[in-house]
Amino acid sequence: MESSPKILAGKKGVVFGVANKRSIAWAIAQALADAGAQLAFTYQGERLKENVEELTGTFGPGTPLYPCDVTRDEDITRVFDSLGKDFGTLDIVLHSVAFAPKDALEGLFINTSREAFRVAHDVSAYSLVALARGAAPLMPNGGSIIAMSYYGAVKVIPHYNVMGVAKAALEASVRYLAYDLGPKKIRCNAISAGPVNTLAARGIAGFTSMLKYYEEHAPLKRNIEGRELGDAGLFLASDMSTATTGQVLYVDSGYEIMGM
Ligand code: 0WE
Repeated sequence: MESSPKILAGKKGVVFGVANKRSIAWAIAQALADAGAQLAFTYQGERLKENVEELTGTFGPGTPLYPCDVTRDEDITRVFDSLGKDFGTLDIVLHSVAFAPKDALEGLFINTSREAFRVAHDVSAYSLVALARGAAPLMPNGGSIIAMSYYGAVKVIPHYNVMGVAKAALEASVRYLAYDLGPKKIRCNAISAGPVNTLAARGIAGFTSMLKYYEEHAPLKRNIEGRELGDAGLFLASDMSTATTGQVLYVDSGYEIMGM
């Protein structure tokens, strides 16, 4: 039996934001790799190096892995220089990076410090702009840039606080990047995921009751699976979505459509 070529065969991508096997970045990376994409990865800090090395090693010993703190311009420059040498060109960038100081995700938004506001926006929103600028010269054939968002960008989710404001900036950045990069056939979209139990969600007060709330109130009456984020990533990364840019695609069991 002849098998049809895989949907991402010949495409090359880089994934920012794998911390461990529960990371959304890892779920999407697996879907992209299964579809035939050749992937490179970055990790944030020595603390995560071994863990990420072990995961990416499953794609073969030749899988590029670079350190990258997205708040450092020189790190980002070095990553795309390395990608130019290792891959030549690039088709896909996955941005799955966010951070706000823990105390800013507790209590009231009104108490957000200037520094927590700055850090949240630097790590979670500005970094997408910096990555897009680094990636574009490596995308002469066009490409797909994908960011991860959350409904707290649009409506108030208690305690999401400054992350909601940063995700609003991220979603607006997706639109402005889509406009700037459109003439180069580079698309930029976001996936707005329902809550997922990752390292980033661990320790967030009330997270378990949040999962339960989705089960009770979302149209599909359940939470989402990593595989479903992978499939949405696959759509946005592939030539299935060549007329879609600047969008936020909800993968949230339908929660976003509800008024009550
Ligand atoms: O975007 C997120 C979480 C991102 C995140 C998580 C942490 C935890 C550890 C950013 N910064 C930090 N800083 C830390 O120190 N989500 C969509 C998951 C999330 O986080 C929430 C949520 C949901 C959902 C926080 C409060 C309320 C709901």
